[in-house]
Amino acid sequence: MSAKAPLTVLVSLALALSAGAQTLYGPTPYLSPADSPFPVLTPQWVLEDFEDGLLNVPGVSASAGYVTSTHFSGSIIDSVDADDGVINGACAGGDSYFYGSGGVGIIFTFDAAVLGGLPRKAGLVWTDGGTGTSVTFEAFDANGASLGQVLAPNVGDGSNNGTTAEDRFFGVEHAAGIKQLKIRHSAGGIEVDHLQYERPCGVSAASIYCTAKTNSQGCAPQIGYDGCPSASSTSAFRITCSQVLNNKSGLMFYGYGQLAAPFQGGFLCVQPPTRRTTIQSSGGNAGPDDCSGQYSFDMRNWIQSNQDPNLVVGATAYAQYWMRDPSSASTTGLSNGLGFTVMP
Ligand SMILES: [Ca+2]
Ligand SMILES: [Ca+2]
Ligand SMILES: [Ca+2]
Ligand SMILES: [Ca+2]
Repeated sequence: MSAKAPLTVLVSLALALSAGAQTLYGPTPYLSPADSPFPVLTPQWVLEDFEDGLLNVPGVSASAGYVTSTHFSGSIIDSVDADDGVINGACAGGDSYFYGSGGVGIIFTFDAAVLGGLPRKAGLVWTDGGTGTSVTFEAFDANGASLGQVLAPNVGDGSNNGTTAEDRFFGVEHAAGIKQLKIRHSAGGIEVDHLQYERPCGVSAASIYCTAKTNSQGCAPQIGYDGCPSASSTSAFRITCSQVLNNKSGLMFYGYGQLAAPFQGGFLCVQPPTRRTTIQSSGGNAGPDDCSGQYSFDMRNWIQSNQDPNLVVGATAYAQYWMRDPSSASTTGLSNGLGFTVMP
C-alpha cells in the first residue's frame, strides 16, 4: 500500500462483492508528481508527461487520440501545471494527450510482452473537458474484467485555456496486474496527462512454488512478497510469510536453485548451498499457539548493501522460510518457495 490513503473511492456494487483485491484512487487535485499517491519519480516508475510531443514510454498504447501539440497550440493545451517548471494555475507551452470524443474516451492498454508482465499500480490525470463535465475512470485486469470505476462529478471549469485547479488524478492498484485504464467524460473533447505506472518486475520476476509444511496448528505457512526485487528501487522488496505460529523464531533463507526435496517432514524448496538472513520473531497473538504470526524481510536492503556478491542484476534466487514449531515431530516448520530475479 502507498503511504497516502485513497480519498473518494466509488466502487460499483458488483465489484464490492467480488474479491476486492484492488484499490482505486481519486479523484484528487493534481498539479505535480508530488500529488500522486505513487512514487512516480523513482526508478521503478514510468511517467509519461508528453513534454517531448510523443506517447513513447514503453509498453503502452492508446485506443484513440493524439498528443495535443500535434493538432493544437497555445494556451488551449491543458498540461499538468508543473510541466512548465512552476506551479501557477497554468502550464504555458506544456503538452498533453487529447481525443475529440470524450464520451467514447481513451483506453490506455499495457503490453505484458513488452513490459515483462502487467503493472500492479497505474494512474493518469484528467486535465480538460467541457463545462461541468463529469469524468469516469475505469481499470481492467488481464482478462478484461473491470476493477471498478471512479467518478468525478462536475469538474470541468468552463475554460479550455490551461487552467489547472480542475485537474484530477485517478489511479488503481491490483496485485494480479492491470491491463487497461479507461478515461471518459460527459461533455466535450477529453484531455489527459501524466500517465504513470510501476514497472511490472514483481509480477514477471517473482513466482511462488513448492509446498509448505502444514504446522502443528494445521496452517500452511505462506510465502509472499511486496514490492520489486530491484537493485535501484528506493522502496522495499519484502519477502513475507503468513500463517505462522505466533511468537516463534524463524528466518528466510535463499539460494540459486529450485528444489522440492523431502526435508524435516516437509519440503526443502531451495537447492543448497543456501544462505540465511536475519532471525526474526513471528509476533502475533500473546496467547496459546495459533497462526497469527508472520515474518517480513526487506530483501532490497540485502541486495543493495552487497551482502551477497552473487545477488546482482539478472540473478534468479529462490527463498523459503524456516521456523520453530515445538509441537511438530521435527520441531520445525517450512513455508513454500518464492523465486525472483533481481531487476535493474
Ligand atoms: Ca504535460
Ligand atoms: Ca505551471
Ligand atoms: Ca485543466
Ligand atoms: Ca478546463
